[in-house]
Amino acid sequence: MTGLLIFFCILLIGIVVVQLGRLTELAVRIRGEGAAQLAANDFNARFGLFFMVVFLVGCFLSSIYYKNSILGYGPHAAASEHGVWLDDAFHLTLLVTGVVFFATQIALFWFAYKYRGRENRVAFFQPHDTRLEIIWTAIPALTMFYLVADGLVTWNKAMADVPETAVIGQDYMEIEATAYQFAWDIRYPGPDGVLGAKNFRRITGTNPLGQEWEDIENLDDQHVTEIVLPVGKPVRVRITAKDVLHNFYLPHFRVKMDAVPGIPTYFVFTPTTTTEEYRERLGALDRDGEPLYPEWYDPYDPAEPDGLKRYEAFNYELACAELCGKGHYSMKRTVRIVSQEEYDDWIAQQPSYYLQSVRGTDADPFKDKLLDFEIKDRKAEFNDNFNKALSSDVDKIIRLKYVNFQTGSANLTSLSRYELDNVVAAMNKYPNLTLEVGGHTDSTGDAAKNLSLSDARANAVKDYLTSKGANADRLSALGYGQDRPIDTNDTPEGRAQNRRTELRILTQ
Ligand SMILES: [Cu+2]
Repeated sequence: MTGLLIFFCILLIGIVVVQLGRLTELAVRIRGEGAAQLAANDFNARFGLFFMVVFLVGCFLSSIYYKNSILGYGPHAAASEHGVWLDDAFHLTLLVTGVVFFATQIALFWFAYKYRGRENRVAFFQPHDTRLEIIWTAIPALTMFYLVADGLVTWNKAMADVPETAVIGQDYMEIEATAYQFAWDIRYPGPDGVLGAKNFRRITGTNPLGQEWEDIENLDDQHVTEIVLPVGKPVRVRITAKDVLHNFYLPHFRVKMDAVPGIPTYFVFTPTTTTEEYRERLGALDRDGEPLYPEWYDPYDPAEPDGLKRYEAFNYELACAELCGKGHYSMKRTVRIVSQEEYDDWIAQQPSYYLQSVRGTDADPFKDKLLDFEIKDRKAEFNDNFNKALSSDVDKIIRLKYVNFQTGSANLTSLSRYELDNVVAAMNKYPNLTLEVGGHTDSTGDAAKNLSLSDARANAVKDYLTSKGANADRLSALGYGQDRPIDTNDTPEGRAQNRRTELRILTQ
């Protein structure tokens, strides 16, 4: 409806202009050409002045009206260190070009008015004036030179990489953003602070970034769904794309960088304002206790007028600033800037992608090995159980939770050796220790067979321990078959509990 009204208004103005033109033609015929021309000159010159005033006042008022919605003004001061520099460069350019804009518009219309054609007025002919030429060439040239030079200095400062002497994880942190149609994969480096190596040939459904799992720096890397960063710490974002051109855009931080398939880019910035502080800024009150920016007090969800206000629900966002396809809009991600403590809590809860999705699968190059931290954890667990058994008066049994056999055979799995090495270490520590290795099975199948299998398994453990230097005289091996279950044999979990190897401390 509004559109239609505007259309008719424009149409009406068009008709008026055409009619005015016809009227002038008519006047020319009645009054004679010369007089009509002079009257038209007067009218055009005055109308020009009127237009200038309306136009300039309109420019001024609209910029005041929209000020608080524009990045860099009102509550939208930059939330990053370099953002302030860029905003300052913009403000300076706007000030200079704004003054020039107003001055030239006023001069243009004033000259058109003052020197309009009048009776007996003759044009003044000025062939050349070197002084004037120099002035109106030098002033714009110097101004432009200053703006460009200052802009370049600011640009180089804002776009600089981290200094060569900066230590990763200490002076700055590094994260990675990979764009694809239509989302971002965000990778954090994990406790080691270093992002692991990638190779696009390794990209599969379960390895979306093509991480090389042989590189141990990949093992603690985390894939996260939102970007959370500590305030005041420089962050270097590695930016890449998997399919088409995207753009990593954090408007509130004045961070913007193309994500190009095949050409890694980066951006270094330091967030200076937490999400909470930005919300307070949007919800600020004036001296009378009235909201400074009332539009931010509207309900965030119009369906819930009593719910959160807009400023309370505000979040920084990551957007794709490249029209990359139909689902482009859905590339929005939340960005949270928090205190260092809050960040530490959050990052500690983010699981390693490798441990969660790759460990133990066919893609895992360390399938037949324990990782250093697992060895440490399991050793601590074994020592704990061992010490409990040592000090116990009744239950001197240690269950070897990580000793396993291939199905139906007495062949130890390759991962069993870590636990057995812990046993050897304990025997070396306590020279008077003698142990019985007990084999147990579940109740599946023939009892006699189970008995001989458990016996073979107990002996396999004993053999391994002696091969690692344990004294055979301090070890005995005994199969108990299915006679001593510790759990039900009716469920798979229960049967798994019953298939076990135990140590019994005989003397210590
Ligand atoms: Cu995109």
